[in-house]
Amino acid sequence: MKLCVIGLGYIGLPTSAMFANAGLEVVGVDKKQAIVDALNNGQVLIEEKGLAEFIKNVVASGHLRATTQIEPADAFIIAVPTPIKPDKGSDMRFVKSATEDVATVLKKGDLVVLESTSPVGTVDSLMLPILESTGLKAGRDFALGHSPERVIPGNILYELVNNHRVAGGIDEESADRIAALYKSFVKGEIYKTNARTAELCKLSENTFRDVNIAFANELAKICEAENINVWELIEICNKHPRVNIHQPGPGVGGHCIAVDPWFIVEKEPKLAQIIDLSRHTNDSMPGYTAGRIRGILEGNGIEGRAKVAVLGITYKPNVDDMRESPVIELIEILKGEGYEVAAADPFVGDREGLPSFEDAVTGADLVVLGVNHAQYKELDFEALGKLVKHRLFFDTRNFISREAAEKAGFRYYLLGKKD
Ligand code: SAJ
Repeated sequence: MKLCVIGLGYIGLPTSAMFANAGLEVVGVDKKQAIVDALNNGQVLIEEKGLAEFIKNVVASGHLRATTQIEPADAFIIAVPTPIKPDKGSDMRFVKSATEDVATVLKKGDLVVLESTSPVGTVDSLMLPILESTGLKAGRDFALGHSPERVIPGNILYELVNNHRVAGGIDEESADRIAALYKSFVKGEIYKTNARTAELCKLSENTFRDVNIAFANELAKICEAENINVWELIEICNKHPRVNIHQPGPGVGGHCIAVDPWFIVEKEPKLAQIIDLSRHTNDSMPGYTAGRIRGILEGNGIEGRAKVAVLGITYKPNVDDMRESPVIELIEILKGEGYEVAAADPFVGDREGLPSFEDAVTGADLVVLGVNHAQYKELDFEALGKLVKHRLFFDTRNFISREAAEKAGFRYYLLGKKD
């Protein structure tokens, strides 16, 4: 069986390799020549645990190659980006053009699967008419549906195989064929349903997390007002067998959780009220965190153009992905308020031309932990104390040992607990 995977990004690339590893003939299609060339040389341009080695072996096996031009195949998987526009509307350009590409080679008996996270109705209202413009009829001549990826960056290879999966078809046969395709490497259960349910299923999973984090962030604000430590509060609440409150922080980033809820709001603006409010709550956190920073500096008598050192700028710990990172927004807000900001990050520092850790913290009036990268767990506060101007530390993730900081003479501040 020949499979064409369109889009060789964080999802399309490892997915292609999984199918190739399972013995299918896989052709990866990407418009970017550099990605295609790298893959054909057995290399990857993205950082993901275990991916480079896996790709090298799979390409060497001869089952996976890449090209910039779509080719006829038995099955097509579309794994292209579905970003949001500045007005929070979905930008479906890439799904549209990938579907148009598939239409140029579509033939009787083929299967077309959308993997990209998409608004409800994308399969039946956007893709189906384009594919049927070939004269072929969906259901009768070709199978069509949605099987969204649900893997977490940082653990993609494990989750691709072991997570449960949803196979949503425009009809039962389409769902059966999608399930059979993924069964070639998926060890989790594959749940068959219709395409619209599969679309909302993916959006609901990420929205559940966004709403839960918004609740945690709201609790953080309430706890600061009520002189309670939100982290202790959540830890104790979560001992209840039916409670699972997520963690507060300086905001929600990434290309999924900070984006997908808007796809529901866009389609059902009057109905999606909690979802909309949660997005706004999470988006308020960089500004709220900046307010805490201002308060800490002023509370310590530091006025004017203070230097703030920020540790970690990626959207979450231990990845090199900066998309929608709330820490970057926090930095922009601080700069806009006239502060001198120096940021360091062990994952993207070199690539982004950031100063070293030492340069960033030297002369700082306040050090802020932005991202809980593993490297920061055992910070040497004695050494840090010698470099900074004022021994002030603000932990936005409840990650650093207050005891270690205070032992070295630092004043330790925590988001979600007002000192
Ligand atoms: N965050 C919090 N508090 C928490 C958890 C996360 O503030 O308790 C923040 C993180 O710091 C980060 C953001 O949320 O900025 C998102 O991180 P994440 O680890 O929750 O999720 P993603 O975006 O890396 O991956 C999510 C996953 N979805 C779910 O867990 C429901 C993943 O399974 C999806 O495949 C992925 O989105 C996607 O591609 O849609």
